[in-house]
Amino acid sequence: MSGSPKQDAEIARILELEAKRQKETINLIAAENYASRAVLEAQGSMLTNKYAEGYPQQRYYAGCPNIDAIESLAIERAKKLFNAEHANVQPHSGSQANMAAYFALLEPGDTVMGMSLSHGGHLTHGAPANFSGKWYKFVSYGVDRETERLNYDEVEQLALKHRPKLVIAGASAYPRIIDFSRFRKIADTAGAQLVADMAHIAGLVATNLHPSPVPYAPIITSSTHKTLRGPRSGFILCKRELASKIDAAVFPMMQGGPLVHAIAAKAVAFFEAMQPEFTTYQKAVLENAQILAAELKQHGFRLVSGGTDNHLILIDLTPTGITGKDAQEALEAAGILTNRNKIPFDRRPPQISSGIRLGTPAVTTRGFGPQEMKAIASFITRILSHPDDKKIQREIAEQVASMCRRFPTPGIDS
Ligand code: DSN
Repeated sequence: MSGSPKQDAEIARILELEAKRQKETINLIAAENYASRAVLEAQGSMLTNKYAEGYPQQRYYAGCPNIDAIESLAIERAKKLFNAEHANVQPHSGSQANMAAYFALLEPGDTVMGMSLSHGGHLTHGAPANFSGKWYKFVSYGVDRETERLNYDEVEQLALKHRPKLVIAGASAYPRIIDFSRFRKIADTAGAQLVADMAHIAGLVATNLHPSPVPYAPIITSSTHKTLRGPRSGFILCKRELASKIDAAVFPMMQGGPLVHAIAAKAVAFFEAMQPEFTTYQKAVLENAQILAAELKQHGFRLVSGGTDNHLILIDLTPTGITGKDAQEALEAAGILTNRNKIPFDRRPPQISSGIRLGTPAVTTRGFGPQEMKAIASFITRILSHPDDKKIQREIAEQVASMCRRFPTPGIDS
C-alpha cells in the first residue's frame, strides 16, 4: 500500500499500519472481505474527480462520455450477473439502496414489515434509531423461539394483521437460507410490495449457491463488499416497470453526484463475480463455514439455530457467562476479529450483546481452508475459556500471526 508520504506523512503512516493490521489478523467479520487489486485501483482512481449527476446519456455535466461507458458497463454486468431486468448502480451503500427502495414505493408514515435488528435484521429494516424506524411505521418480525429460524406462518399472520404496504426480506445476522418465494406469497396474500435485501448473500446468489430473490422480489437491494467482494458500495435491481421510479428515487431524490470511481470498482467486481473462480471461491466460503460451525459445536459452543447454511455463524455465549463485548475484545487481543451481536431474545443491549457473529468470506479469500478452520475453532475455544488470560492471548496472537504470514492478502500483497 503506498499512501503519499511526501504530501501527507500522517495518513501515509496510518495506511501502512492498517495494511499491516489487515495482513496480520484473522478477519472473521461476516460483512467484510478483501477486494482485489483491480477493484482497489478503480476505487482509488482519478474518476473521483468527475461529477456526473444524472444517468448515462442524460447528464447534468459536460465531459461524461467515459463515465457513461463505465456506468453502462456496470449496469449491464449487474443485470447479467443476477439475471435482472434493470439495475441502478449509483447507491453509495446498501443502506442507501434500501432508502431509495422505500422512497420509490412508500410515503412517510406507511406501514412496513422488516426483520427485527435483534433477530438478525438490518438497521434500515425499521430499527427505531434509524431513518426507517423514524419515518415509517415498522412492524418487526423475528425468528421462532425454539428453532431460531424464520417462522413464515407467523410472518404471514403478522402481515395479515397489519396489512403493510411493503415487506422487506433479508438479514444481516441470519445463518439460514431465506425463502424468498415464501416471502412473495406472504406479500401477495397481504396485498404488500416485496423488497429483498440480499446484501450479505449477494456473492452466494450470484453463483447460485443461495436461491435468488430475483424471480420473486420486484426490487432487490444490496451492498457490494460482503460476499460479493467488491468495493464498499451498493446497488439496486428491479423489474423494468419500476426502473424509472427507482432511478428517480436514487437521483435526484436521495443522492446528487454518483461516486463514479465506486461505480467503476463495482463494474470490476461484477466482472470478477462472473468468472468460474468466483464460484469455486463461494463454495469454499460455504465449506469453511460448515467446518468452523461443526468444530465450534464440538468444542461445546451453542450456535444460534444449531448451525449455518450460509457464510455466517452466530454463537450464543450465554452458557459461557461471557458477554459478546468481552468475547470480541478478548479475541481481538489475539488478532482474531469478530463482532459482538445480539442473539434472538437477547436481554443485553446491543453495545454489550450475548453473541458474536463469525463469517468466512474474508479468510476464504486469503485461501484459508479446513485445517485453518479447525485451528481457528481451537483458538477461539482457548481464548474464550480464559477470557482474562493475557498470556494465552499473547500465545495465540503469535500463532495467528504465523498463520497469516502463510496466506497473502489479495489487494495488499498482490
Ligand atoms: N453493518 C453490516 C453488517 O455488519 O452486517 C450490514 O450493513
